Amino acid sequence: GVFYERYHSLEDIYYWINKTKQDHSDMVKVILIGSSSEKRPLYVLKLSGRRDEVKRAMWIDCGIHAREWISPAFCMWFVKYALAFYNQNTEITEILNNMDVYILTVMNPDGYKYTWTTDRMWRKNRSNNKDSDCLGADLNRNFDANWCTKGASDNPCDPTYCGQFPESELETQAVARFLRSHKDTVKLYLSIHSYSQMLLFPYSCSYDEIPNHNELFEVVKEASAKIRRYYRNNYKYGPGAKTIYLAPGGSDDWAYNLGIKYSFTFELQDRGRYGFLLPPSFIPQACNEALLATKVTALHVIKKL
Ligand code: 0X9
Ligand code: ZN
Repeated sequence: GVFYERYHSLEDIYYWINKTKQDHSDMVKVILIGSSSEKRPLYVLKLSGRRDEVKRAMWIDCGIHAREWISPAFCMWFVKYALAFYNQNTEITEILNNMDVYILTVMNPDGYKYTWTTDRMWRKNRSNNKDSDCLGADLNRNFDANWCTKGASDNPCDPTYCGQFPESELETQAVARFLRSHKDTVKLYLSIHSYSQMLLFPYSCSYDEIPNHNELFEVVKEASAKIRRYYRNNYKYGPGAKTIYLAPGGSDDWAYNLGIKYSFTFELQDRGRYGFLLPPSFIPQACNEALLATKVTALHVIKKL
């Protein structure tokens, strides 16, 4: 419906989480995994299908970076699609019957709120920094993966500030703790960003090639080819450091090192015409492209389990 073709305020999103749980209590649970520096709750939606065997899980986070509004819009789009088409569409049915899906719709609620009220181009969270009047750390530089080496900044006033130490930020801690405690079941990690249209996998924190490079390369290559075929749009793909840039401390590299061997960052539309200010009329196609890539990666993991 038209609801999913708009961007939503943080208040709307909290309301939507609660409503989704109430309307689909058979398939949806809400888990509080922590809170932000400004004390906003971090809720994860857990979607599950048929619950007979012991199931694996996948994780999707959106809204690490505040200004990337298409990202939370995708998490909402995915949830709507999964609930509407479970037992209708064979692929989403297969996915939900084999994996629980954990969805963190807005990992950085304080930053997201700030982009709605004050500064549309804000990227970081809104935590206080020691010995500086500048606020915020880049949550995608704050994970423990070659933390704060080349590609991150140690200056609290910079948009890629790595934070005081690895996992110094409450939002990072909440996600890292949750994934550490679910690392035996979570087989696929997806982090949704914008913009630049890329399907990335580790490493971004170094130029080292991961052991299953070829396998992940083939997966994103297939996803990119499908997006081109179905939506006539081009997505680059490859390891982060070589494909976009060296950027340490990211969630995907950290999750990979934790043992989640299928770990990806998707950079959604566009390629710079509108950038972070992607008009709402682009939401359906941008989200359908990412949904297609999500299905390709999830079905690959299921095939491999
Ligand atoms: O720089 C980033 O964090 C991501 N690009 S963005 O424009 N959305 O900020 C890319 C993340 C790739 N993965 C890692 N750097 N680990
Ligand atoms: Zn981002």
